[in-house]
This record gives sequence, C-alpha cells and structure tokens, in this order.
Amino acid sequence: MPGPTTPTITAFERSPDRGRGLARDMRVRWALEEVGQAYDVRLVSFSTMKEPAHLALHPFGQIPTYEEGDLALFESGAIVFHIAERHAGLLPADANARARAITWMFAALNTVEPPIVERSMATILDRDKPWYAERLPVLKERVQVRLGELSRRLGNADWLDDAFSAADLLMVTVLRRLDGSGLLEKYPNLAGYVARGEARPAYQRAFAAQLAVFKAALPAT
Ligand code: GTB
Repeated sequence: MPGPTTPTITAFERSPDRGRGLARDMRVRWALEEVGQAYDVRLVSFSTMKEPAHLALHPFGQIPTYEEGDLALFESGAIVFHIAERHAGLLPADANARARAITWMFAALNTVEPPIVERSMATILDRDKPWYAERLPVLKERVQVRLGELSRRLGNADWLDDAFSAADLLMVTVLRRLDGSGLLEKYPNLAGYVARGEARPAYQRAFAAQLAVFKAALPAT
C-alpha cells in the first residue's frame, strides 16, 4: 500500500524500445525493487516532457525523474545512488568497498555508457547520412575497446567488486543497451554477467512492470 513518502518516478508513456527495458527508468525501477521500496510511476509523453511542469523537475525534459516528499531528482545515476544511500543492499557497508562501488557506478555511466549510446544513437538517427557507412565501424570499434577492457577486468568474477551492488545494476543496464547489436556476445563473461543481473528477481519484477506499460499502450485487437 503506497504511503505518503512513496516515491514517484517518471517513465515513457510509449517507450521507443517497445518494452525491451532499455530506457533509463529501468535502472531506477530495478534499484527500487532490489531494496524493496514500493513506488508509483507517472507516465509521460514526449511532448509532456517538454512542458513547464516536467521541465521544473528535469531541466533537460527527459525521464526518469524521482519525487519523494520535498525532494525531486533527475539523472538516473544520481537517483540510483540516492536509493542506494537510503536503503541497505545496494552499497557495501565497508567504507573502502563502498568507495570502490561508487567508482564503478561512475565508470558505468562516464566511461562505458557514452560509446555505447553514441553507437546506438547513430544507428537510429544517422542511417541516412552520407558518412554513416564510414562512421559506424569507428563507433563500433570504440565500444569493442571498452568491452574488451571491461571483460579483462571482470574475468571470472560474478560481479565487479565482490558482492552485487548498485555498480553492477548500472553496468548491466548500460550493457543491455547493446541488445541486438551482436557485440556483447563476443565477450562470453560479459554476456554471462548481464544474464546474471537479468536473472535477479528484482530485475524480473522491474522488467515486468515496464513491459506492462508497453503492453497497456498497444491498441486492443
Ligand atoms: N543522463 C540522463 C539519465 O541518466 O537520466 C539521460 C536521460 C535520458 O536520456 N532519457 C531519455 C529521454 O527522456 C530516455 S532513456 N529521452 C527523451 C528526450 O530526450 O526528449 C534513453 C533511451 C531512449 C530510448 C531507448 N530505446 O528505444 O532503446 C533507449 C534509451
């Protein structure tokens, strides 16, 4: 039963990923599920996101946002960090292990995600450009360099630094953006890592929730 401080997040009313859980509300949903925090979702359209009410919450007119009492946050990484700080289970108690987990959270968002997003955006937005055929291999190579580095570091470990943490949650969602590209499969330990994340019951609940939104928006047959 939602209480007065039940957080509300925003998500796409109609996600362009067609229910594959690739939009960034997925990582926030997953974090909330991991810590057992109930939440509400406000669905927004692309036009609603650019209106003053949403811009007051998110200066760049995007999802996800997070509201909890007087607190309003944007940026999925900051939201996941906030959830991890306020609840047990997503960051280690040991100060050094916690600092390493936070380092990996930044690495996921600042070092691994950018080349993945750049490649993915190019495949969506730039296909008709005269330079696309030349540029795509460059973008693909940048992703492969990062995946190779990450794969070497992960080795045979289950998670980035001992126990599962918010860092793994972010890294798995970042790597999932490669879905359908065929790139991840070249690194079996990374593919296994993503599969381990996806197998977590909290992930499954989050995925089902965002898929339900997509299905509800489908026209009745
Ligand atoms: N740095 C911000 C964060 O981490 O929260 C980035 C937020 C962001 O890019 N939000 C996107 C958005 O609101 C949705 S997640 N876009 C609308 C806009 O900018 O007008 C990005 C996303 C969108 C679609 C897919 N997909 O279809 O696969 C995957 C990811």
